[in-house]
Order: sequence, then C-alpha cells, then structure tokens
Amino acid sequence: MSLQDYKSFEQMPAKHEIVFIGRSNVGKSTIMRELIGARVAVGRRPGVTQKPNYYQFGDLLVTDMPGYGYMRGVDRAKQERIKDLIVRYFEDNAGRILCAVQVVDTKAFVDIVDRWDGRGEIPVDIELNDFLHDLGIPVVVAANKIDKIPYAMRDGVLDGICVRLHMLPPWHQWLGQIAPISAKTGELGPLRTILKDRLRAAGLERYVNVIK
Ligand SMILES: Nc1nc2c(ncn2[C@@H]2O[C@H](COP(=O)(O)OP(=O)(O)O)[C@@H](O)[C@H]2O)c(=O)[nH]1
Ligand SMILES: [Mg+2]
Repeated sequence: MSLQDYKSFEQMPAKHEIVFIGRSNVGKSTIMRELIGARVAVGRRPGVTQKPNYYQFGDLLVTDMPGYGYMRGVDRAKQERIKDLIVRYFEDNAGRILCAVQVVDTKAFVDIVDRWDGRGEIPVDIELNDFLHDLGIPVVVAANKIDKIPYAMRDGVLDGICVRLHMLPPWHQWLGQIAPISAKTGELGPLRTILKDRLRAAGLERYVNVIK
C-alpha cells in the first residue's frame, strides 16, 4: 500500500502523548535519541520515514512524525500528503496531546520562511504552527543546531524566529515555548526543562524520568 492510500496514520492506544514534528533533516531523530533514548536512524535519506515512529512508556506515547516540506527525491504530491496526514493526526488525537515539539533548524529557519513569504506562499512550518495553536495544542519550538550560530548572534537569530512565529521578541520572554538546543553537542537542557515541567504540570510526575 502506498502513502496515497492511507486515510490516516496508524494510531496507538495511549492516554497522554508528546508529538515531535519538523521538516526533514532538522535533527529530530538525533534529539529523540538523546532525549528519550529512542533507537532511531539518524541522517537517513530524508523522506524514507513516511510513517510515525512510536515510543511507548506506560500510558505516555512519544511520537516522531515523518518530516514535512521539501525532500529530495520525494514528489510534491507526497509531501502535501504527509502534511495532510499530520494535520489529521493532530485533529484525531488533540484531546490526549500534552504538547507538540516543533523542531526547526535555527540557522535555516528564517531564510526558508522568508523565501516562501516572498513567493506569496505560506511556509509549512508557519501553517502547522498556526494550526496547532488553533487546535489548542501547546507548541514548544526546539531551535536546534544552535551550535552553528556564533554566540554573539544567537539572541538576534532567536528573536527572528520568534517574530516569524508571532511571538513578540525578545525571545527570553518565551522560555516555556522556545528552547535553543544542540542535539549534536548534547546541549538539550532547555528542552528537557520544558518537557519535564509540562509533565509535572499535567500530574504526570511518574513520567518525568522518561526525559533523559
Ligand atoms: N550541527 C548540528 N547538526 C545536527 C544537530 N542535530 C542533528 N544534526 C545533524 O543533522 C542531520 C540530520 O539529523 P537527523 O536527526 O537525521 O534529522 P531528522 O531528519 O530531522 O530526523 C544529521 O547529519 C545530524 O548529525 C545539531 O544540533 N547541530
Ligand atoms: Mg529522522
């Protein structure tokens, strides 16, 4: 069966869920390996993973969505289809989703968004971010690959990301919603803190240790 034939992604039974989304190659698999010990392929050819990967911890499900947006070797119809299936998944499971972690490549994000804007198109990242807010699903932006940005430029770049996501700068105002991280160097502290806090706030203290 090809992706075109699915009505929706397969759904796992769970009471609570954290869902990771992002364009392909932003570092989602690397983050999940570091954060929850998920044994997932890193640096695999984008577009190969076209179904969610699920990691179950008792009643808590951690889900790695397929990458969306442009992928070399994946036709546009299929890219659209993946986005539609992701949207559908959030609609179907909104009630149990504690938060969505939207992973972005800190260095590339603003350029990609502005290029799409310049063509009069809505960037996929922005479309999904707006959609999640409309559904009432809390979004945590993981600004990954921060190691690629010189220290002196980091605040400016993070402010730029906030502006595109309709969050008023300075980015420091949004410490619960944006986490500058580097999965490569293992600097995941801000994302760990946010996710642990959210689990505690949801009365899920027993799952705090799922986050390594
Ligand atoms: N510089 C840098 N590279 C990273 C970081 N995280 C992931 N990468 C690299 O980005 C590429 C894509 O990573 P992967 O986890 O497979 O991305 P995914 O497609 O989003 O799952 C790999 O070559 C990773 O080593 C990071 O924080 N900094
Ligand atoms: Mg991956």
